Amino acid sequence: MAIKLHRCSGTAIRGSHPCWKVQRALDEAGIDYETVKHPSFPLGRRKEHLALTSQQKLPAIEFDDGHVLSEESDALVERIRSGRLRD
Ligand SMILES: N[C@@H](CCC(=O)N[C@@H](CS)C(=O)NCC(=O)O)C(=O)O
Repeated sequence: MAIKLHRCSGTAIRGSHPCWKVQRALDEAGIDYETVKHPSFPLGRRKEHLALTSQQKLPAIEFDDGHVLSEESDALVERIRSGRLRD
């Protein structure tokens, strides 16, 4: 399963940071992914992400068939941990 993690460029920020939480869950689950970083600020620079998901919030997960999950980060973490990422 080839996936892309769309996240903000604030990679040094961890803890409860939404993008970090999802990235850590993917790492812990041993899921391979490609990281696509989008500008943290200004949000107007997230044009590609806006075109993909119709929203500016990150993170999001894109599958190789073009399907995109752009749910709340806690919901994404739950999907990853319960093995329901593609459901
Ligand atoms: N409640 C959301 C918050 C997501 C969030 O704030 N993401 C940051 C990047 S880590 C962002 O896109 N901020 C820009 C904004 O709030 O519009 C979640 O947990 O997914």
